[in-house]
Amino acid sequence: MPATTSVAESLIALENRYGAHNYHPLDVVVERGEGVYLWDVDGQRYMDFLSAYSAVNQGHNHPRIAEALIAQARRLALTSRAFRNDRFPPLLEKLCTLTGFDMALLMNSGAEAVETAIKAVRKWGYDRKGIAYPEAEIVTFEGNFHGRTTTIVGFSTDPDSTNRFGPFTPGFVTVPYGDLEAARAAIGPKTCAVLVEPIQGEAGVLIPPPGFLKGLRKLCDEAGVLLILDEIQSGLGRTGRLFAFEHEGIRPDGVTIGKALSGGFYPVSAFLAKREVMDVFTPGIHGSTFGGNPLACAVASAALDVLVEERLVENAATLGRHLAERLGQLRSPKVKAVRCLGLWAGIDLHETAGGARKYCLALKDRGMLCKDTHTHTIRLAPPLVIKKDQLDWAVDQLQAVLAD
Ligand code: IF1
Repeated sequence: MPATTSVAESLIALENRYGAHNYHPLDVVVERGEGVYLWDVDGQRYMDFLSAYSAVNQGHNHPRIAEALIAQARRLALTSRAFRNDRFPPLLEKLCTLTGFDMALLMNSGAEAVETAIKAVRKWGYDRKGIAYPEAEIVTFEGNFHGRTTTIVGFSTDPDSTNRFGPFTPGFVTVPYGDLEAARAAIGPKTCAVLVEPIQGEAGVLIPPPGFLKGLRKLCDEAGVLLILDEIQSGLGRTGRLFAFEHEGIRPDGVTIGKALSGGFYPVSAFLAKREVMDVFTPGIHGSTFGGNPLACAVASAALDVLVEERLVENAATLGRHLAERLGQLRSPKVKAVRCLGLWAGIDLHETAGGARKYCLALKDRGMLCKDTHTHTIRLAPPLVIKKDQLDWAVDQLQAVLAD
C-alpha cells in the first residue's frame, strides 16, 4: 500500500477485505447526511439522487424522526409480540386511517412484507376460494423485483438474482409486464392472486401502459382473484401520490410497503389488506421477533407524520411535473428514452454511450449521487424534500455529463 493512503481508501480496502462482495458500490464513503445532502469522509458534499432506493423520501436524518427514535430508544426498544406494547396500536390505526386498508401486519424488511403477502393470499386461496391444497398459484411479471428471499428470487426473471440459488418454491406463473392478455391467459381456477409492482423500479422505472392496473383489477374481480401491489418502492409519495395505484383510480386487495415507512432510520415494513384477507392469520402461524416493536412503531409513526405534515406527496407531484418537463428537454444524442412519474425517473442510454455507470461516476465528481440499473439506465429518485432550485441544479449536471 502507498504511504499516503486516504481515509476513504483504507475504509474501502477494509470493506473489500472483510465484507462479502455482494455489491459493487460507487467509491464514495459517506459519513453524514441531512435533507437531500450527503457528506463523505473527506468533507465533500453530494446531492443524493437515490434516496437509499426511496427509503429516505423524508430526507436524510430528518430531525423529527431522529428525535422520535432517540426518545423511544431511551424508553423501550423491544418486547417481542409475546407481550403488547403501547406504540403498536396507535401506529396500526394511523397506517390504516391514512391508507384506507382495514388491517396491517408489521414486519421488518420489504422482502418479509412480500413473504407475508404470499402466505396470506395462498391461505386465502385455500380457506376462502377452495383451491385444492397445495395447488395455489400466484401470477407475477417479468422484470419483477420483490426482494431476495429464496421464494421471492425463485420467480425473478433476472439471472443475477436467481442464478444457482435454486431449487425454488413452486406456485408462481410469470408473464410479460404490461401484457393484460398474457395475464388473462395465466389466471385460472388455481390462481389465488396477482402480485405486481405498479411501476417496476429495479427494471428501470418501467411505467406500464395506461389501463394496465385497471385491467388487472377487472381480471381479478372477474376471476375471484386477489390483486396485491408491491408499493415498497413506488409507495409513500414517490410518484406524486401516496400510492402509485391512485394514478389508475383502483384499489388493490392488499399492498406491501417498507423503505420510506421509517424514513430510512430503521427497517420497518408492512402488509396492509382488507379484513377478509388479513383474517387468514391466526395466533402462532406467522410473525417475527422484531415486527411491530416499539422502536419501529415510534419511528414509522414520525415518518408518516413528516410525509403528511410537510406535504411531501404534493411536493413530489408538483416538482415531478417540473422534472418530467426538464428531462424531456435534455439535449443529448446518448439518451434513448426517458420515463418519469413524480420524483422518479429512468433515463435509458443508447448502447453506444458505453453503459450508465460511467455517467454515474461523472455525476459523482460533480457532486450528485445516483445509481445505474440494468447497464444502460440511470435512475433518479431524490428525497421528496427537494426544492426546485436543487432539482434544477441536478438536471443541469445531468445535461452536462450527457452533452454531445
Ligand atoms: C438490494 C433493486 C431498488 C423493492 C420492491 C421489495 C423489495 C424491494 C419493489 C425488498 C427492494 C431494493 C433492495 C436493494 C436494492 C433495491 C432495488 F434495485 F434491487 F431493485 F430499490 F430498485 N419490493 N429493493 O424495490 O425490500 O427486503 O430490500 O427491504 O437488494 O440491493 P427489502
